[in-house]
Amino acid sequence: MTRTNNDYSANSIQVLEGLEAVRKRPAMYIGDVGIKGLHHLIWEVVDNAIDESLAGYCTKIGIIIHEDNTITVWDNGRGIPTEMHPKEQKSALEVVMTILHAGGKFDKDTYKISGGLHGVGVSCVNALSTHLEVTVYRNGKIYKQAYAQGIPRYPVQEIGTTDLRGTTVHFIPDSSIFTTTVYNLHTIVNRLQELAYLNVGLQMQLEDLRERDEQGNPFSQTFHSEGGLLEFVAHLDSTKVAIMPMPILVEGEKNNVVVQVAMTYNTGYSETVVSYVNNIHTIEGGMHVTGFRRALTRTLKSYGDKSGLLEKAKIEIVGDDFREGLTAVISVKVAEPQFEGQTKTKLGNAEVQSAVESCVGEVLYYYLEEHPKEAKLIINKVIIAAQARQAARKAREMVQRKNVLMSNSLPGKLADCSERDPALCELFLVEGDSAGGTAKMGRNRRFQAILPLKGKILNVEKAQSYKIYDNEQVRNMITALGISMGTDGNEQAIHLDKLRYHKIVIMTDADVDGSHIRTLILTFFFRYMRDIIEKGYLYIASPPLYLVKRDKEAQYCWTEAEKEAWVTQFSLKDGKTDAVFVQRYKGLGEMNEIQLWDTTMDPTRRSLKQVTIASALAAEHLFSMLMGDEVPPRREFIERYAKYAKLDI
Ligand code: 0RA
Repeated sequence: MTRTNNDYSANSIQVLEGLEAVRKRPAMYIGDVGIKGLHHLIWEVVDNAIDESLAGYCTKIGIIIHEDNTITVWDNGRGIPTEMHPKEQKSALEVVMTILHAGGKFDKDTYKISGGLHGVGVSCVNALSTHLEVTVYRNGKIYKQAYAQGIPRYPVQEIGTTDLRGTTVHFIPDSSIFTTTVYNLHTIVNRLQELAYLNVGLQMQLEDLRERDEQGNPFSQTFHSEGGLLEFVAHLDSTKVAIMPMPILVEGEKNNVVVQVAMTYNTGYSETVVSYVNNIHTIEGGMHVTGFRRALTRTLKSYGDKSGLLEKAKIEIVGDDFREGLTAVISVKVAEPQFEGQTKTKLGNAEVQSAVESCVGEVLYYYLEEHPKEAKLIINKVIIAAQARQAARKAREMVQRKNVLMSNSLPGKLADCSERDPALCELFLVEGDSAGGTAKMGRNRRFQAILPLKGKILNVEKAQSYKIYDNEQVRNMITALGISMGTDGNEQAIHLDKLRYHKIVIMTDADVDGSHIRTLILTFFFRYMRDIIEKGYLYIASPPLYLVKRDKEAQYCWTEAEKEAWVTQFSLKDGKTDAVFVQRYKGLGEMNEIQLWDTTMDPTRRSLKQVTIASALAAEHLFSMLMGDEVPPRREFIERYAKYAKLDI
């Protein structure tokens, strides 16, 4: 390699400035420096490997979570180019790994996933790792380079020959940047499952060396789908009863937009529409979802009218009625996606709406013509939805009238706070009267309100929407929150302008029943009050799992590891042999009001988990699996995860 010292230092300064910018403002590049940003490091590398697979060069991707929470991502793509980069005068590998946005500049024409939401290139992963090592298998040779905080420790080295092709990246996330460096297995499993459905044929393998079964074998799972979106929809509906034998598949391309949709109807009452743009989950929807809905409404309505099926029902149909029991996955590939909205996960490109609308409309039209039996089942379902909506309106009006009659209609069980500014108020939804009592005594009554929830909350999975108002626990929650639900034509709409608390905290026992009740409440919010989750108002309290005591010293612990560490520390102390006591908290009821305040309610010391749409979606899926009518998926789930014990939803 020939280059002058001047060139080299000018170059290095540039590189250092780039990496420094990433380290100074990491959130600008990877979204945040919490658990999400930490996982983003993995997805950044994986996205690059998926681009290789989209370009037709990669069939396998592997992820290893090591015992120390460092990560290896490998693939059998072309390998990052190692040739001399003409402009930068060094190995292209070093350029890709150290210069922002350099990764994409090599072949502009192919369509890329990694240019997406935060598509910033592997150089960001490098900048945010204390240590990173990349190995490239290419042109029969093996090349290697290592970095510290993005800075090369030596020039690219040729270290041997090989028949293989591909790239392996091992990195150690920088704990001075990230607030946590512990990876969550379930987050990674869920995303890989999703990526498998979205990228037909691609094989992915995950190993978690931190999780081992009794034989000492690490957790290992492969992800691979030949059915793609059809399988995805079947998976989403695995806990439901389908009303048609096969989902409908739409595949097309229009205005340079690749459109893929799979949809089906089940006998349930809720709507599940999951949408993606360039493999990114668009939580807030956008133009592709609008286009899909318009096509659905327009095509079904026109078929219903033409066939005379709707006329017979003598009932007014609205858009929502076409979506009860609907499950759909929408995946589009767009060259230059515009992301909008609070979380930048709402697609803004107007041309995508008409592309999806016309592709879906056309396929659905022919499907209905060719499958009169299924068509009739769908239209009947729509009619039933419309009838239920009318019944719901009557039921709701009755509840609201009742509330007005009860004048100052806050529920009797609510211990309200004195503060009136919702932004400062917290509502704790507490499992059981006894824990509710403790919480009432322990709280700060100025800004913390307590609502005890008793017994089984309505099983919202099996209930039609109007029936939820019959349930006392649900009514208590709605009135305590101060919200009203439903307007003509849109049962799901809720009005948050009168919401009385901007922090709503679910506080349940750390046992199976507690997590069951938490799943129920989460599902309820997800189905009926999604806006509250989207605004970031819903939280989960985390009471400690253990109290470790020795003599007069005591320490609350939230994890197994923390407990072990304190037991060791206490028993080693000043050679004395006082016994160390470990108390396992099974329920909130085992703490007194002072302990509950100290560990779980005091804003300066507690740790609340904010509920995100993604976590609520996972909860709702888990919920319908555990509670729904279909038994096999539940058994499979329990058998699969029982040996890995904890289920942190
Ligand atoms: C730049 C250009 C090419 C591929 C890649 C980067 C690449 C990056 C990563 C990251 C992980 N695995 C990867 N595999 C490839 C194009 C390759 C070429 O033109 O030969």
